[in-house]
Amino acid sequence: MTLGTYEKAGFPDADGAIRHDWTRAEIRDLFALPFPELMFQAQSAHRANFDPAEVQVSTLLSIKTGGCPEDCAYCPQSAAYDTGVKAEKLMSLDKVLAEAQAAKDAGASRFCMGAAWREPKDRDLDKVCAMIEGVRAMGLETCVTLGMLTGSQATRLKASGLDYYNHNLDTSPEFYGAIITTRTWQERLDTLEHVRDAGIHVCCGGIVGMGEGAEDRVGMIHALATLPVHPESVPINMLVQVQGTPLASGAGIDAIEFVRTIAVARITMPRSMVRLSAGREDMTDETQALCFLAGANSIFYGPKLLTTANPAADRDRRLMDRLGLRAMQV
Ligand code: SAM
Ligand code: DTB
Ligand code: SF4
Repeated sequence: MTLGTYEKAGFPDADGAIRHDWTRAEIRDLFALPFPELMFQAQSAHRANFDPAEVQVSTLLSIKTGGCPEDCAYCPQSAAYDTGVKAEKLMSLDKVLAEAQAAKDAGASRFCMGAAWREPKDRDLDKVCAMIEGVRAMGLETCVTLGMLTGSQATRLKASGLDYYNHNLDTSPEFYGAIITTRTWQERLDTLEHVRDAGIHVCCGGIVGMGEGAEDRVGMIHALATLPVHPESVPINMLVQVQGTPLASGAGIDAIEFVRTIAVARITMPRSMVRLSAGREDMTDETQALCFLAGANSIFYGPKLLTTANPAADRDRRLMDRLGLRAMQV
C-alpha cells in the first residue's frame, strides 16, 4: 500500500519524518519509563499536535444487537455465551436518526453505529448506507463497525459518505488466539487494508485488562504503530467484565498500567486521536484525568456504550468542567 494523502500520522524522528518503524524494544522501554518521564514525553507529543484542552466526543449506538456468531471472549454480544443480551434485528432508519439527533443535541460531533455481525450481508449494507447518509445530513461525522469487510463493501460505505470505520486488532498477535478463534489476525489486517484503500478513516485499537501480559500490551501498541498508515483514531478500551463471558472474573488491570498504555499510544502515534473508550464507568475521575494528561483526547459520551453502561452525561460534563476541557467542534 502506498502512503497517500491519509498519511498524517506518525511520530516525527530527528529529521521530522514520520515513524512507522517502532521496534518492540523501543515500545517496551517507553512502558518502563519512570511515570513522570513517560507523562512528560506523552504530553510533549500531545501538545505538538493538538490543543490539550480539546476532547473529541463520539456517541455510540448498537444498531444490531446480540446473536453474533463470533466467539470474542470479552463480548456480551457473542451467541456463544449466556450473557442476557437478547438478539435483535437491525434497527429501523427512523429510530437510528432519532438517536443521532439526540446525540447531536447532547453535544456529540461523531455518531458511531455498531452491529454484532461477523460481516455485513449486502442487503444489510444498503440499509446501513442509508443510515450513514441520514446521519451525515445532520452534520455529524459518521463511524460504523460491522465486522469484516470486502473491498467492494468498503467502497460502497465510502460512497454513502462514511467518515470512519472501527475495526480493532484487540491485543497482541500472540495473545489473540486466546481471545478469538473464529476470525484470524490476518483477516483483521485485510479488512483494515480494504477500509484504508477505500479512503475511509481508520479507527483501530484494542482492549487491555483481559489477562494479557505486559508484553502483550507492548505487542498491541507495536502492531498499531507499525501499520502502514497510523489509524486516525485509536480506541483503548479497558475490559468491561460481563457475566457469562469467559473473561467475567479476571484480575483486570492496574489503573496506572492503563494510563501508561494510553501514554505509549500517544507517543508512538502522536497525530492520532487516542480514545479513552470502554471501562470509564468503573474508573475514578482521577484515573480519567490521568488518561487525559497522558494524551487521551477522545471519549464516548452518553449513558450506554453498545450494551454496557458508560458514565451518565452529567457526570462527564462535570468532569470536563472540573478539568477545563472542551468538546472539539467538527
Ligand atoms: N462486531 C464488530 C466487530 O467485532 O468487528 C463490531 C462491534 S465490536 C463490539 C467492537 C469492539 O468493541 C471490539 O473489537 C472490542 O474491542 C470492543 N469491545 C467489545 N466488548 C468489550 C468489552 N466487554 N470491554 C471492552 N471492549 C469491548
Ligand atoms: C471500541 O473500540 N469500543 C467501542 C466501539 N469501539 C465500538 C465498543 C465498546 C463495547 C463495550 C461493550 C458493550 O457495551 O457491549
Ligand atoms: Fe461479534 Fe464483534 Fe462481539 Fe466479536 S466483538 S462477538 S465480532 S459483536
